[in-house]
Amino acid sequence: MHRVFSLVSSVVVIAACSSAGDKSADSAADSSSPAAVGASAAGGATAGLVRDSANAGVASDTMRATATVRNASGRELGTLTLSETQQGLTASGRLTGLPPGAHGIHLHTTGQCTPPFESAGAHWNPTNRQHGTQNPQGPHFGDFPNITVGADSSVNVQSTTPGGTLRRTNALMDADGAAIVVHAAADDDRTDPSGASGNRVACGVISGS
Ligand SMILES: [Cu+2]
Repeated sequence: MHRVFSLVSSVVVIAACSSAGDKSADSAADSSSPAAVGASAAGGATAGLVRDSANAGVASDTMRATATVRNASGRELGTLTLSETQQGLTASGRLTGLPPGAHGIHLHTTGQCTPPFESAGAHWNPTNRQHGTQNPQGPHFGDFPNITVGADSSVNVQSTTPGGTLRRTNALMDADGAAIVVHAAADDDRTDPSGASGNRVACGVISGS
């Protein structure tokens, strides 16, 4: 019987690099990414799209938002879609249950609609102008043209305000969100700060994608 002595050579691996070059630890700062803004929908995928919106290659989800509009008693009047277009921000959709006649309608700066809707704050106005498209010092980015509600209490909204974006430069969708507000009276397009358009009769929080 032969004894075979195997010489086991232990290979000592010196893990010299285990702690070297750990500058990549800084990348743990990923968690500081603010991409979570309004990421109410499809989780990570949504966050990815939002991050991509910094580039111009924007997926359509980042170019759109919606607002379910309610009156002061909580009744749902319809849903408006906000789209970012070459011309600015466009609101479109159908509202019902409003008093017939002309009404001011604006983008307001805070995403809270607690009756009587003062919670929505002032008009969205990132460029610090005065109110009104007919005001030499105006307008606010949030100033839409009046809507005219028919005798059947409904109106098809198709309005554009020529400034700002949803989530990029002069973003409407900032940390405290935004809302779209319908007023009791017509907007005179001139009187600061809200065109003498009276009480706020309906409001919708602008949300997500
Ligand atoms: Cu307003």
